[in-house]
Amino acid sequence: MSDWVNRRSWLKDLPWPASENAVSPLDTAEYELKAFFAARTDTAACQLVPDLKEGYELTKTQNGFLVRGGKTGVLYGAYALIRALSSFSPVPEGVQQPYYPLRMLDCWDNMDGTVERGYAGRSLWFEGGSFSYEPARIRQLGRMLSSVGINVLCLNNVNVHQPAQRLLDDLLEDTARFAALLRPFGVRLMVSVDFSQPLQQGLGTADPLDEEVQRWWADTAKRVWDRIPDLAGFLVKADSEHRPGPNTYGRTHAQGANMLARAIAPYGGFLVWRAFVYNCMQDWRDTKTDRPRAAYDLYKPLDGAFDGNVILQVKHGPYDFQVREPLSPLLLGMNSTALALEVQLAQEYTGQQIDLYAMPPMWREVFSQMGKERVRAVAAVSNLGRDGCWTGHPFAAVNLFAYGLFAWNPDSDPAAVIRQWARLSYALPKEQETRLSDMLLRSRSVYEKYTATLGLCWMITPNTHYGPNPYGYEFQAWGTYIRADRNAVGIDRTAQGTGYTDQYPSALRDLYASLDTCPDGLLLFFHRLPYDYRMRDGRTLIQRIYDDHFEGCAQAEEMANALSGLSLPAPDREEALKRMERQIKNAREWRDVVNTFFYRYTGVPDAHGRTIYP
Ligand code: GCW
Repeated sequence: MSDWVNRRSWLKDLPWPASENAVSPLDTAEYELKAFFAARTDTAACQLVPDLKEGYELTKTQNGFLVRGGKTGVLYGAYALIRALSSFSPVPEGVQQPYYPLRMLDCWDNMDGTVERGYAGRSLWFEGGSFSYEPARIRQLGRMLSSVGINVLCLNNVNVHQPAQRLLDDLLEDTARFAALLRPFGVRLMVSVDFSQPLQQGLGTADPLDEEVQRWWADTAKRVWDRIPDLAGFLVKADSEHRPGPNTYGRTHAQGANMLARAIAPYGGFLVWRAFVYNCMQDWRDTKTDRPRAAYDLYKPLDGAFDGNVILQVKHGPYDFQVREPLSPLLLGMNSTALALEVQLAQEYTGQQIDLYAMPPMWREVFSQMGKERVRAVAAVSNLGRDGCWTGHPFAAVNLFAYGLFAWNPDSDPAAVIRQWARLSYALPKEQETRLSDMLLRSRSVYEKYTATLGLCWMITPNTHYGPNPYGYEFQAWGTYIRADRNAVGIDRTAQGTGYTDQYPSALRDLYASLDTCPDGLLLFFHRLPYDYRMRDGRTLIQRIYDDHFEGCAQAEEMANALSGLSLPAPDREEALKRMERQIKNAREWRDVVNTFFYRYTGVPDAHGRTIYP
């Protein structure tokens, strides 16, 4: 058996594998409860209450608990009960309903077995151009997702490489079989489709207003939903980073999305259309074009033009999953369009599952700023792969766990979620559990200090996106500039500059546009400032840049110390220590490269005499 079978996860002490005979979430719930309570003196029973849908209610009975819940709610209730009892947390009272009806995991898996931006090994289900998996592991995956309330899994990369169309064609039976494996866990499949597919099938066009194209998609949808009636929908990346889209035919994104949406509407499918669209062929000499403006400029005029089953999926920030970005103004500005928030569990720009980076504090910020009522769905780019521990770094699992809990309840408390994960995953002595939880809770701010202080993102190595390279994206076509020179650094995005701040509702616009109120963490994202600019605490800007890099690196070293004292089980301990060594190396490299970069421009030495290389 592969080593993943016995790896501890937050589902430890639960039976494995989940029943092969379960066909519905209720079966799974009964199976899980029976196995969990077998080792206890109390008991639990399930009761289906269809009206509760995804919701559940846990009540105390004379000798245990009653889990009442809707079709999938009953399973979420069972998992919530098990989670509470195993972590010695209070059992939730009253009816619990998920905040967002669609809680999606987007997998960027390619059919050749690679995973785009994957840091946990190869695909869990594709290899050599078709499906290839251990059914037991896929059931375990379904269980893991369901245990934190994730209810949609998008099977393939949004960059749809051939032969992915086969998933809906000659491999449709295999896709249906895969969907059936996840069904008892209340997890529905979604598939990424290529907008130009009809063209590639020989139709001569993919124009959304062409009747033959429309018929082609309608036929495809019928064939697919006949076989997989609960398919959640299609996900589309169009006119983005060289992907085909409606612009080729002079059509708008509303026309493109609605055409697909109409093909799948008869079956209740959602058409999830990504809003990650910008000019990736920008001339770096052009200071007027500002990439963060792109999505709002494109989609705001289309607000209200999308069909009811279209969901516009928007990355949390206007750039691309950087360590810190302001909330995308689209999430605040589209009043008549259903939106999905997209986050990235895969740590593409945030340490690649080598450096520690626990995301709950980040999501707390994102969710609390969002006009939640406009956003109907959440999606996270998966951090999973075939690795023994599923997530490369064993601690990266905290991000999947926490994503599920935040998608269910966006008001969740980051510290509590992290601690619960730590407790469920490792039976550490109390003091060590606290040390681990604290380390994870601080990890984002540590990483931010040595890689992207004051909103200075994108100083990362191009393509691989790990390690420092302040000039890496500076003269490139991707629109990702910091524009450092010997006098100043940052970009003026106020009305006097690129005007990006005008895309926000007035309160936020004013907050960001004023140097008095702009948060330090976004200072150089919104403003261009001289190096001798006085920060609110009296330090100069250049000194603050140096300080953060020294501090971030020193704090990473402290984390290494704290980690080495934890009595984690094997092989997680060895794995975590090995990765920490690489993190320290990375942090030092960032500190020295970025400090040297700015020192060479300014000639200003560190006020505390620490080493900066000439
Ligand atoms: O962050 C960028 C990644 C691409 C990715 C793209 C996207 C799937 O570097 O690998 O492509 O975003 O989100 O579409």
